[in-house]
Amino acid sequence: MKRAEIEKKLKKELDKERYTHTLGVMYTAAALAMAHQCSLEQAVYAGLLHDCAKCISNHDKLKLCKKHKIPVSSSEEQSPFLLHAKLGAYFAKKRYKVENKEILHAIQVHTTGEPGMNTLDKIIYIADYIEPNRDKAPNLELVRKLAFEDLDEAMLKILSDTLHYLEKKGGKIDPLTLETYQYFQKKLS
Ligand code: DGI
Ligand code: FE
Ligand code: FE
Ligand code: FE
Repeated sequence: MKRAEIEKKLKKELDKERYTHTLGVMYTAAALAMAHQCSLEQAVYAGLLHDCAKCISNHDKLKLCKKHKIPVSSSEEQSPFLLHAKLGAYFAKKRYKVENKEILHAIQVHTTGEPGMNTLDKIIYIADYIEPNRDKAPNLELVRKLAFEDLDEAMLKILSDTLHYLEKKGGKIDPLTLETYQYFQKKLS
């Protein structure tokens, strides 16, 4: 599908705030792709579609995963909102006709990350966190600067702040989030 067509469809599928966030992630991912020699087109499509399954109830997320035979881990069963990443990759393929595997993978890992993430994966993960409409996370100024200097350092800071945030509010930590944090810790030590 053409970008304009995808935007039109997303505007219907998402609430207003989520759509604004989506455009913010798309443009931020585009800027990061320019700074880090990544495919601009892949960054734009992955940014645009990363949250395409966000505005679905947890009940329906679980139901849709079952229906489409998408594996649900015990952590995802406990925190079904995490499934918007996997389900988003599935919808990007089926409903938005994205065939590019790299784009689909970046959407799939945008919430927890994954050890060994590639440049596009990191760009989407980071753009999601720093896009201009975000204002609640700690250290945003620092992370925004790191994002244009060193993707791995930005990843480590975001993951560390996310783990602290989850510990504080008692959110269940997905094993992948912890493994990703440890991966970047080791990579940068
Ligand atoms: O969908 P968005 O809100 O744009 O962003 P996202 O898909 O990155 O989700 C962000 C939220 O996910 C944020 O509140 C932290 C939370 N999160 C990240 N890793 C984990 C997690 N929540 C739980 N319960 N477990 C995790 O491992
Ligand atoms: Fe998301
Ligand atoms: Fe994120
Ligand atoms: Fe997002």
